[in-house]
Amino acid sequence: TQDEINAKAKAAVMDFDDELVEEICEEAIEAKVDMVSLIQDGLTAGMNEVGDQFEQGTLFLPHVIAASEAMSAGVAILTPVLEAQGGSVKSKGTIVIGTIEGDIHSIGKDIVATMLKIAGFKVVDLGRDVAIGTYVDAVKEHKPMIVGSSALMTTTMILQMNIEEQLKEAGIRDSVMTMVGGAPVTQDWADKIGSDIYAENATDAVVKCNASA
Ligand code: HCB
Repeated sequence: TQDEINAKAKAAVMDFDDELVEEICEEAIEAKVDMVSLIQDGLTAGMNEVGDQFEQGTLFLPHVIAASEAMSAGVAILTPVLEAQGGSVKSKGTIVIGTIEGDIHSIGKDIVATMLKIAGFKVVDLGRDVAIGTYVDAVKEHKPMIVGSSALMTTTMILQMNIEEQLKEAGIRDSVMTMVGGAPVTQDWADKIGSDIYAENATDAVVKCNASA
């Protein structure tokens, strides 16, 4: 069942077992379980648990790296299948997304980008460690409906404010909606810096981007 597969995936990420994660994801595809739930309630739950233990000092950075590799191995198997399921819906508009300057955390941003693609948006993924000016240039070039940034650290989250400021300085703030996300980011933070959308996770991002489309 879904719960069993999710639990196995969570445990395999916590065991840093790439091969087992891959096997479980293959099995999940065969069993036709919900892959979004597998990503969020299985793989991500395992990743978060490892993150918590890292914070408590019971696990170390190499463990976090190993867990993130295991998680990415699973996401790599699920992504093409998910994208194929998305089918040929008419594009709802363009969304530019990237992980902010100074921040190399990409797993969550990648999941959000994939889910938005599946939901029918054209996604321009700027990658990670994206300079603020690059977001602004991408808004000029692609004229997206939404520009989203991901920040996983309290130190880089601050820079989401600079996106707001530089879009204003370029005179294009009103031409686009901004979206912010990442573990330390909250609705309060979005309100404080004047960002239009806060998304807690990939599902929330899809719901809120759909509502704005
Ligand atoms: Co990293 N790291 N890390 N890390 N890391 C965090 C983020 C800490 C919170 C861990 C801790 O100390 N408790 C911490 C940040 C502390 C702070 O706030 N200041 C931290 C640190 C300190 C660091 C380094 C500095 C460690 C070091 O070198 N000493 C270093 C960063 C270097 C740098 O960026 N310049 C570092 C490195 C790493 C890796 C490379 C080992 C690895 C990243 C691998 C990769 O991404 N390719 C990593 C990881 C995996 C984590 C944790 C454990 C998990 C992050 C993750 O992938 N979660 C994280 C602990 C945590 O977050 N609790 C830890 C799973 C994904 C699916 O969740 O929240 O990223 P998500 O994304 C969600 C959600 O937020 C939302 O949707 C996603 C999907 O549902 N969302 C958006 C995300 N972005 C969005 C954008 C939108 O527009 C909308 C929604």
